[in-house]
Amino acid sequence: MSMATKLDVKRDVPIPALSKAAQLRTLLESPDLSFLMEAHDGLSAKIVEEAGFRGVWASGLSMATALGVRDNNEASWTQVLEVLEFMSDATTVPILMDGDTGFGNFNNMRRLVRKLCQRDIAGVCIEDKLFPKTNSFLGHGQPLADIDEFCGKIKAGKDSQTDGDFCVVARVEALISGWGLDEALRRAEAYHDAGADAVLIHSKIATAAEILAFMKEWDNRSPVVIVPTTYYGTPTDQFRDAGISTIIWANHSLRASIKAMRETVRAIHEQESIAEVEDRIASLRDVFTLAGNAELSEAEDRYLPSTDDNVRAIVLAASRGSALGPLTEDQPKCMVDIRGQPLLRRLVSTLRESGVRDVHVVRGYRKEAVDLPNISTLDNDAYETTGEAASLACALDQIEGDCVIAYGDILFRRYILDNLLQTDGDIVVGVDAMWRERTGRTAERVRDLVQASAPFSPSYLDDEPVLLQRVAPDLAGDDISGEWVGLAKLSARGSELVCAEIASMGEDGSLATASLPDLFSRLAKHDNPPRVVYVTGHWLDVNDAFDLAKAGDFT
Ligand code: SPV
Ligand code: MG
Repeated sequence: MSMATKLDVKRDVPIPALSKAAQLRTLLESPDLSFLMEAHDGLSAKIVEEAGFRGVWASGLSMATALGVRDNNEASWTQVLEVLEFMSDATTVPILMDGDTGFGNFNNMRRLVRKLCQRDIAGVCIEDKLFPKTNSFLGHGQPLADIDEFCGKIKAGKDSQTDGDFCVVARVEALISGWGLDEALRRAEAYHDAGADAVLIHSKIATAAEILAFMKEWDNRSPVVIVPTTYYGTPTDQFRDAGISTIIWANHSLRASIKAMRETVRAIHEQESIAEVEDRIASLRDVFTLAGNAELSEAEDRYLPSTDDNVRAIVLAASRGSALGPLTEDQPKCMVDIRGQPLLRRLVSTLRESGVRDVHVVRGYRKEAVDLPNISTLDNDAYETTGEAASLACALDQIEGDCVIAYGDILFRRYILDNLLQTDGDIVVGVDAMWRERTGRTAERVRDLVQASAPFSPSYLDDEPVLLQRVAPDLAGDDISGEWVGLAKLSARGSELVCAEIASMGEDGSLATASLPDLFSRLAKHDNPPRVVYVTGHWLDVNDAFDLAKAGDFT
């Protein structure tokens, strides 16, 4: 039998990267100066990692302040744990938690450490003060913990960690509390002997004198962590030269965000407008990027059921919608708010739910306002003088393969699109047979009336396809079979037919002013006319304030 050594083993599985706790241990123990940057929630933790920091300081002061409470253990330890869980999930770099005094005695410390390990928090820093603690920069000479009691807490923490690399950092408050260097050294020594992986020596004077004096005496017996909040003027190289292991920049994300938020909010309040601040704040796209929406989109492609991965949609959203008055002064009607979301965003979500993820939106009026994730945009810059067919022609290059054409001002239940996608036919249009049921729907007021080869019948058997004959505003009486819902599905052949018809409209001069009903009426004259799929309600379009109110209730 051959004696395989570790090096001989052929691995199929990649060696896992260092755990977060091992990463923190490396930062603390490496001879190079390391840095931990403060964060107080998932977002700030992401920003810290994005900037290149290799570790996060989960500051008690900052988390408390962000929660709207004081740094006096007013947030319970489980509330802090919740925040940490979001931070940990949002990042791949290690987090050192500011554990204050351990939230009680040795027993509370044991439970804290077990829970931190479960949440993949890399280490905890506890300070030798009394529960409930007060921030070190407040008051004078805060009472310190009994050394032996604090050493017991450190041991309890070390004995409870379920990850071998988890780090317990012991924070010495003797200098802050005015007990002097000797007491600081005595405590640091005791905590080191009790098993602390590093000591944090804290000082609140304006120079690094106390810290540098400590370093000289300490003589590198364990890694030393510092928090130069008050002695910020000291050049970082002095800390490097003194043999400091790790610097914590303890509260600067929080303080930066307070200033930025305050300035922006005040400006908006004073100006009663957001126009002036727009360019000074993060873009929505930035927000979505930080939130990781791109990953979600990819995951949707992997996991959501889809009828056909290659179906794309052309959404026509060039018109203003002037009947909506001031609501469409600065944005087209596709962007009006429906229960907190732009109409178009709701439409795009429904398309995506049906597996149509490649969405191309033709913009026109106030095109810059059409800015949503997960869409591509095309522009009809002549929107004021042209009609829908011309807008569709702007997307000509995208009309290929399986394709959906949709008005940009409609909302519909997903099953309607699913039905169209599942119906055989090169061009399939959705037609509402119950169009009269919608308040305000009379033949005189509806533009997209449909004449079909057969009326809707509830007992209709699916053997004889219903074919489109005309879409027009001037139909009357029995000629009206329903109202087009603004949705059509094209097969690859259907896309070719539509492109050919657009080309022929371009040649005969009718394209510029034609509507989509005009286009579909022309297609209906072909040997192979579009097929009709009847629906009975469950959709709406938004033309005026009344429709908008209805849209608010649409689910
Ligand atoms: C914190 O960031 O909460 C700290 C560091 O404990 S300090 O505020 O300097 O005490
Ligand atoms: Mg703190």
